[in-house]
Amino acid sequence: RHPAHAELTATTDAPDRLDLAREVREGLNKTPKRISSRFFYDAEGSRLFAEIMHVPEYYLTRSEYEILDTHKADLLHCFSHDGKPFELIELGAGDGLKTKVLLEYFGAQNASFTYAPVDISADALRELTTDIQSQWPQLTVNPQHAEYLTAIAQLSQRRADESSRLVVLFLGSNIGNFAPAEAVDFFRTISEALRPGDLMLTGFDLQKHPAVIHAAYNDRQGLTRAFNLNLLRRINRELGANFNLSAFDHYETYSPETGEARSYLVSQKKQTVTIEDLQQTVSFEAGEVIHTEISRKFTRPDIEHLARQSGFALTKWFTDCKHYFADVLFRK
Ligand code: AVI
Repeated sequence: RHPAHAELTATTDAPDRLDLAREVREGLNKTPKRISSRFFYDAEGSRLFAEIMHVPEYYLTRSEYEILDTHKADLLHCFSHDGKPFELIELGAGDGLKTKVLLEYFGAQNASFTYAPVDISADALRELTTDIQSQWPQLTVNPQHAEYLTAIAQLSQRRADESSRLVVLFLGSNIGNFAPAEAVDFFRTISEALRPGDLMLTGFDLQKHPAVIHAAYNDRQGLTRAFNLNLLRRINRELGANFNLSAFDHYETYSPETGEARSYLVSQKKQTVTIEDLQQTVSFEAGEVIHTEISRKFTRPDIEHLARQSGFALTKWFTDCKHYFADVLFRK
């Protein structure tokens, strides 16, 4: 049963659902219609994304895995420069697949560090923490169930060890899902919370042959399509809407001029959808789109510019053998 509209403000409501209600109410009134990809990640969306990371066309995860595996010794050298202990803070850890390569190696080298995964999904965080603690019982794990920026502010305020260095990990090209101005604000806020010498390692998907990028968001198994359409399923469930999923299609564009891959949901016919909890009906023309995601691809000058604008110095550039992806170390 879907609660009535008035109940949306009840304190028992998960903030996620309130956010979604606001996003849908405003976004479907815009031209073109839009709903942010932040809302992709319900349980089913997170599961689908975990599968996408393994499809042959989605090169991002494999490229970054290769980088971290190849350069783990160099990374440890940078993180624990002059033998200082460090606190690894991972924003949006997911299933930790890539990070585990680092934890494994750092542990084997007896590095002195702690690990603080940050996620807004309590379930994902609990699972990851249990998993990591069972694999590395000696490692201190401080999970933070919070928005990224809240966690950064808290961690920088109450540093366990005054002499330790903070190392923020932001992998997977999650930064590509931010609008360009938001990305600068995000990095600037982090850089302001850090102290000189602290580090941030970010994964950036790089510009390359447009066909390679286009294929990554149009996999043959149709997982990306299911991932995009799942947003409508979520709105049906959480806001009492009646989107007919078979009347919408997945469509992706990549523009080598802007470096933006964009995902859309396309209405396959003229139709009206009712969103009960918002007491709203929404009309679609045949072929009309809802813009759902930007996945930005970067050039090295883009990344250098981002570092400069946000108060960081770019100190190291790690890439895979195909130069598809880069993990870039910024220093405060
Ligand atoms: C999470 N993020 C970096 C993914 C991306 O590539 O933009 C999400 C995704 N969207 C479609 N496929 C994967």
